[in-house]
Amino acid sequence: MRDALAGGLVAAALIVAGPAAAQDKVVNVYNWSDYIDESILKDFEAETGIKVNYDVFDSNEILETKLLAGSTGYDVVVPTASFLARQIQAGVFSELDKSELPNIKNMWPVIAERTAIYDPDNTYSINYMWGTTGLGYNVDKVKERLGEDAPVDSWALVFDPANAEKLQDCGIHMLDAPEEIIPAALNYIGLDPNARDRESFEKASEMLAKIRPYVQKFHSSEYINALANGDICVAIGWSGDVFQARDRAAEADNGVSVEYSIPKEGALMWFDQMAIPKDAPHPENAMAFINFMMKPEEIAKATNYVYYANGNEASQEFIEAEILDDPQIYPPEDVLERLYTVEVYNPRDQRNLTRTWTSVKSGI
Ligand code: N2P
Repeated sequence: MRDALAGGLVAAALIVAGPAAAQDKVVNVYNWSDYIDESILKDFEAETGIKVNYDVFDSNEILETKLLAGSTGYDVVVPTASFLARQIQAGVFSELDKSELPNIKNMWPVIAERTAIYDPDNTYSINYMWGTTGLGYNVDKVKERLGEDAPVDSWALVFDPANAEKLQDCGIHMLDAPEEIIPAALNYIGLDPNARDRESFEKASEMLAKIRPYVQKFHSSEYINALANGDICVAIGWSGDVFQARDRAAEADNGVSVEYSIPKEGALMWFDQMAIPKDAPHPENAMAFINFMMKPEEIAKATNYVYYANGNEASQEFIEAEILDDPQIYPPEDVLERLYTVEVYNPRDQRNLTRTWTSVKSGI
């Protein structure tokens, strides 16, 4: 009885002190899968004494559904900027007090300027990584089926039904990411990747319907191992993921050679942003985590491991030269010119997009 009473008092004291009580030495992080070197989390725990609970997702839609429902229990989440913009409007994030983030001085103005298009003044978010959506392919298997001149530098590799048909037996995977694949389809057929009208969506959908029979799977993380193991020929995927597949194949020494290409017709450049949900249980620890992730050596470690470029300029001296100098990871001006970004979809356009995507996937 006495203990129960004492317990009750302790609980009451905790409630008064609020959820951010310093004694809760925990931070709940929800990030993309295959997106970190876990030794970074150990470094953070050692430096701050705050334990990291790290959960992963592979789709913005999954994260968004949770954020809009609220009470996620997460302290730090990492949506893509085009989704984040809509989520900011829905009021799900806390403003970041920049005076509590001294490491912000390390950030790269070039990237901060671009992310500010989605999050004015970067009020709610800090860039984690950025990259492109392009083609991952098995060099030998593609050549076997399409010859030495296989168009690996073009979306035609997958979007031309004649090619897709020839690649079918060894497998094509595609991201399950409508806000990325539909713009790629629009761009390929010569329309504005940011078109939102029904007619444009229908045209994209008609093009995708022609290759749909040859797509083995729509999935946003399995392709890494599938490429690495030589189980598939091509994946429309994210830059760093494809490089990780290349790495895994090399480590397994299995003779599989994987490459990534940014198609010549253009490709999407996206930005993944760290943000703190308004109802985060440990907002102070979230700030400590974000500040830590802006340490040049730590974020460089992430880039060296996941092969994505980051938005931290001071980290560049710690990034391996083969990554920093790789035009597919840190694109120079001429490659940047081929990249497009997507503007925020309003809820109505997003519904139309989702409908279009569902019909593409189900093959109706
Ligand atoms: C990491 C994928 C992150 C890129 N596996 C998606 N924005």
